[in-house]
Amino acid sequence: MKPITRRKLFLLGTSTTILALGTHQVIKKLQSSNNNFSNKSYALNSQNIISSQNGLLETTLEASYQEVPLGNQNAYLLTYNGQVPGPRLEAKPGDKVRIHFVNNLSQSTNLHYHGLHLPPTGKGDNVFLEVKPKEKFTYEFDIPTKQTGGINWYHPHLHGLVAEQLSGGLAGLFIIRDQLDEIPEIKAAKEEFLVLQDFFLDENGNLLPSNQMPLMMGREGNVITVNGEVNPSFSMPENGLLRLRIVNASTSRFYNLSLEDHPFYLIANDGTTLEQPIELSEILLTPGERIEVLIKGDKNPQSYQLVSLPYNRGSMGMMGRGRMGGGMMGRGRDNIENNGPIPLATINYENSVSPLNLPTELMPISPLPKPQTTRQFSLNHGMSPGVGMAFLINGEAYQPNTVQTQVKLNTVEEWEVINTGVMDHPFHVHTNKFQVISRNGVPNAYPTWKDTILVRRGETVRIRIPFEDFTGKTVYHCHILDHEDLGMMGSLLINS
Ligand SMILES: [Cu+2]
Repeated sequence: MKPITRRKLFLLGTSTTILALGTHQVIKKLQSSNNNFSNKSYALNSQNIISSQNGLLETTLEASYQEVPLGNQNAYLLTYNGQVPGPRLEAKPGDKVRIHFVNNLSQSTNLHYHGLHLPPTGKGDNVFLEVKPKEKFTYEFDIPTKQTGGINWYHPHLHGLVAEQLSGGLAGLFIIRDQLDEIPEIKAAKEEFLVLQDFFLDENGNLLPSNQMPLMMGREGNVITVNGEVNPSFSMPENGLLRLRIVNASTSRFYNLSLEDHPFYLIANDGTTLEQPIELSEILLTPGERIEVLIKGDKNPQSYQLVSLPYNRGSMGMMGRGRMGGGMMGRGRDNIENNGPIPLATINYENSVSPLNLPTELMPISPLPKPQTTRQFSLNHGMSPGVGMAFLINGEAYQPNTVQTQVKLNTVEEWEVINTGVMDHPFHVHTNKFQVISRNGVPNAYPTWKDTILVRRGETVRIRIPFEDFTGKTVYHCHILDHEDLGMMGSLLINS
């Protein structure tokens, strides 16, 4: 990892200026379409956490359009309970969950519980549900006893509106606590959560409409926030350990994470713990993915910058630059330059503690048995009848009333996910996690469970997936959510 000078970072920090587009009519239109704007104020718990009590997590979650503080300005965003990110939910394996969801948006929406092993039907993790404006729906499910501790998150998942609603701010953490939190070194570490989001805003804090963005590439915002703040500070206990628990809740932006002068010790991937910590100088976190890292406070006690390093996720050539879907698109192009480090957060050394070592053993991972079936999923884009330019899996764009893949409960399958396109695609499967077997034929360096895996252009990734506990229709899709909305999703029917 190359050292990053403070001066360079400062310059980069000031280059993230907001493009003034002067498109008043478009903004007015957006405001009038969000006519449910409310000035309701919410009683904010200072820590913004809702935890289960006596085995029950019960809460109201209201989606609404609100004015909220965002970084150094106010912005008009889509919120859960008036907050961006939404409240952090916390439960334990075996807990009951009852979420009284209220839709006060001007569009239909719903909730997906990314990373939780839940029924994909009924009042569970049902992405086929539509909660219309002004309607309420009570989600009710049990966290399985086999759900392991880790970072999960909730966000809207109504096909066609996912990217728009997520990029408006709708996302929140759903943390499961268990034995992972009891490993002595991890228990002693200082815990911080980082929700990474980006927003495409005008100079007054209004969301810019999607017809200004290169949707084929996947929209990226001009304001990057961590927990709703721009470059917030976190304290690091000198000699101690800092446990950063990070989710990429952006619609399309990849974060190539690096901390000045410090390696990361990766302890968990998505919602699942690794067997041992793995030392890494950079970690690429694609949309939907989560990581947990430990950082050793063993350097000079000063401030260090957490940054996102440049990463090229491919391009659509001319198409990504505004030839598709309207001439305005090119003007709203990503104006956070991707050719240098982007500051995300500052880590400040603080009070010294007695020295803490890294844990050596975390959680065992049993390899899955040999698969009964092997399938291929090829990711690309192209023309689709009746849709136009679309993102495709095995040559097909998502169609709501057909089932693309059928599997049998209590079987294990191996899926070969092949990217034959020109852009990277993070592939996410709902309901059941998978183990990563190989990338381009090279076995994965360490055993790991995941629910979202990056398949770079030209790559083939093999994953092994057990279908357990729940039958019914669920989905798999690209987690660049504009690609998902533009067809890169398939439905998966799990039969008994
Ligand atoms: Cu994609």
